[in-house]
Amino acid sequence: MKCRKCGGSAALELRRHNAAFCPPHFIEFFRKQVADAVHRYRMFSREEIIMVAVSGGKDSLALWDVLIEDGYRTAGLYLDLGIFDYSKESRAKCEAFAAARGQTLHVERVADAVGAPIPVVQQATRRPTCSACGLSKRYLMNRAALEHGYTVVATGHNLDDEAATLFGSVMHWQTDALPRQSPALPSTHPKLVRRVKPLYRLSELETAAYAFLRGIDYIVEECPFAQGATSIAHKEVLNRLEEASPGSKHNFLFGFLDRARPAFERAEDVALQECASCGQVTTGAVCAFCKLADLVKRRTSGETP
Ligand code: Q46
Ligand code: ZN
Ligand code: ZN
Repeated sequence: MKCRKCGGSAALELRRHNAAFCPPHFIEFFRKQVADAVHRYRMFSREEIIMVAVSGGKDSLALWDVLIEDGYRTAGLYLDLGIFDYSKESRAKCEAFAAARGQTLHVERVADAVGAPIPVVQQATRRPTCSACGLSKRYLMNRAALEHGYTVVATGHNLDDEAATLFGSVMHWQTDALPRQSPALPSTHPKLVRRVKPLYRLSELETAAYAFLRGIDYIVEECPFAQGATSIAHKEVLNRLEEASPGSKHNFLFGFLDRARPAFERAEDVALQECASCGQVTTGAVCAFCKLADLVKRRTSGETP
């Protein structure tokens, strides 16, 4: 295998692009894909400071690395979910990454906001762990960005993540989730920051290769609650399709974004208001996060079920 750019010995073959690259040209390819994503969706400008939500895993740290190397102004946000050793180790990876590059890292503890770490929230509410966790993460990302004055939050979601989410939404015909599936969600209220996914054009394998070639020290273990999550089953199905026909995931996601997504956009905007309890944006009187925190408080203090 030869590098498409220089003819040197290739380290990585990208079947869906029908290409192979040597390490330096793969890094160039990877950064160009991010630059294309940022440009195509006008994700952020060079004047803004981008808050990068980092988990300690390969995707979010690779994203942070690309943005720093490209000269963007950034700060990290680590959400400490309180998930046993996984959270301790992933926090240490993020702190080391930020310190080595002289970057600010904000840390928010879910337990401080919800009243208990994620495993206790799960036991107290008997909700699927990832649903309470996902809700808390989205809420805290937005709140932290607002509190620190950032206008945009970037997350490390890659092509595999996005294709699996789309697959799940289509499987269950969650038509209200479909218009929200986008590499860039604009701010629709002064208290909602923009959310962007600059890695949506890159596969999980590619982010792993980038992190490896750049010598990024990331946490390899997955969150213990990820096992058995339906998103993993969806990823497996898509991986089998990809194996049989390279480019399937890419075509599925990009075809949706280019051709199908506009059909699901709602004509009228949902009315947004401020939560009576915390002041964050919600569609009801009290936001889902405050309801969750209230339930956790009642259940963990032994009050009414
Ligand atoms: S951290 Fe949270 Fe994920 Fe763990 S509990 Fe589920 S949602 S799997 S990305
Ligand atoms: Zn090359
Ligand atoms: Zn609230």
